[in-house]
Amino acid sequence: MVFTGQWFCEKLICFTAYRKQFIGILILSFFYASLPILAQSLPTNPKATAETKNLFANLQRLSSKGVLFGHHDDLAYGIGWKDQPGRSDVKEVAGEFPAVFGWEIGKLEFNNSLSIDSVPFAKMREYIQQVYAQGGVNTISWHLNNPVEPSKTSWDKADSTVVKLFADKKARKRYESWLDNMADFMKSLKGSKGEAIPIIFRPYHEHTGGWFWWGRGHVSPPDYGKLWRFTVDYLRKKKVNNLLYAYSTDKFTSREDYLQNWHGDDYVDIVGFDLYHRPESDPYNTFVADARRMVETIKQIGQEKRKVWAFTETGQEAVPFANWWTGFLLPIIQDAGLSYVMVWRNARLNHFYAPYPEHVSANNFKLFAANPKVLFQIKTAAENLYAPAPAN
Ligand code: BMA
Repeated sequence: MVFTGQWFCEKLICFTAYRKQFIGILILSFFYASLPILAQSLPTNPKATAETKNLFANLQRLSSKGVLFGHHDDLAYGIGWKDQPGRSDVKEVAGEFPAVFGWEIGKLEFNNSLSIDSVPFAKMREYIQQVYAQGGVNTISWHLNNPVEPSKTSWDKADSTVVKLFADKKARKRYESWLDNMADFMKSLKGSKGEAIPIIFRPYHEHTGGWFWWGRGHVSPPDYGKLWRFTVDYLRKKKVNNLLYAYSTDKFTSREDYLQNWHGDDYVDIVGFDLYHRPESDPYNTFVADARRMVETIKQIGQEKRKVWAFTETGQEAVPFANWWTGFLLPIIQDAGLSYVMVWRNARLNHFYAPYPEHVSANNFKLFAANPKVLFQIKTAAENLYAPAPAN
């Protein structure tokens, strides 16, 4: 081909004649090229760190492959041991660590060195770093005392605490100083390259129940929302950009009931609920059906609002049912797009939720862990949750 002046003129005329079509094609190409990005939901904090955004996108992606299994305080202690590096009751039974690890920062508000459950905060920081380094997920709850009357615990059902908190400057300042301690701790969680470790933060949980000062009957829905938004805004202002916020109720009866304390789509990243199996107070044996119904509700809300959904706390205390894992938990969590399920802590012989080697449900737990749709540490780590999510 000879590129003569005439050739260029012809092409120019052709471009001019079809200009609109060319521009149209160009716009369409940009649109299709950006589809994978548009399809990927983002966490609510626009300033979330890259790893936090990646975790959110990967949790969404992974939920079609399986459910991550979690255990609270897994590395800190178990039945018959405490603070022994490398130990984990879950690992000793299933052969590998869980994928999700819960931690509890009650008493951090007073700058105590030990948590409400006697885990040194310095150790907790190390456990969190270990989990992150091994590709797992950390989630934190906070059984904080009452900021208006600080000697009262979470379980002191002091009415109207939130109203008093915002009416009393001294109480508000106190609460802000508690948030400062919390922010410092969250910001001190660093990976090997100095990056902030993403945390699923689950404050003011089980609010459909009435046992905490922030629970139903002790705070109005608008005040609950005010407290939540104030907390999130304050932490954002303090540049805490490594948190995904989980809204986690206790039992609820309907979608409306679940959303009663909802305080804006821009303040929640994960929707979840806590529900325990208490056969002694469940004569009609409705645990599985109740939990499954609740999972369906949060799934619907999660899909609509483009959130992650999770079964944030569960378990049967001391797990007396030998087939609890495949007979009760599995039917609840399978094929529901849940991101994770977490059982509570192995505190002592009458208060534990994961098996230990000689436990009656240990064999059943191994079966549960072998299910291809239940993800423990190894499969989870292979998914690189903190790297950019691969486009579908
Ligand atoms: C409860 C129990 C308590 C613990 C509290 C906060 O469910 O396990 O023993 O202090 O959680 O972690």
